[in-house]
Amino acid sequence: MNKMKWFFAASAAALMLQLPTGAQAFDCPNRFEAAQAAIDKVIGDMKNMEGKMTGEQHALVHALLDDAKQHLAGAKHNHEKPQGVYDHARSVGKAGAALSYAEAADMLHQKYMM
Ligand SMILES: [Cu+2]
Repeated sequence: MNKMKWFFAASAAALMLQLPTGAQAFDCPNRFEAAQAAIDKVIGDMKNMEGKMTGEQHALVHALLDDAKQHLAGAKHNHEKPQGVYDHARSVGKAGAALSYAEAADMLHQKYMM
């Protein structure tokens, strides 16, 4: 009986400790960093390739980068002004979309460079 009481007390304490830090389950800033690094990589690569792509190809790579930046901005907004943990989850989702768009921009750029 005492063991049970101790178990419930410990569980309640653990739960209370977790409540205010619920957002820590989401590593939003790490994901922003990864997405930003992927965006910066493509921007850097593009600078060294001026004149090797047509204007249209250049615009299309930038269109994907713009999508990446838009998703990243949305991710940061959800993380910085959360209504609850749901918004941190949305932030993680949007940061992942930003990273994927940046990777797509990188692939398209590499393809145009072949
Ligand atoms: Cu967050």
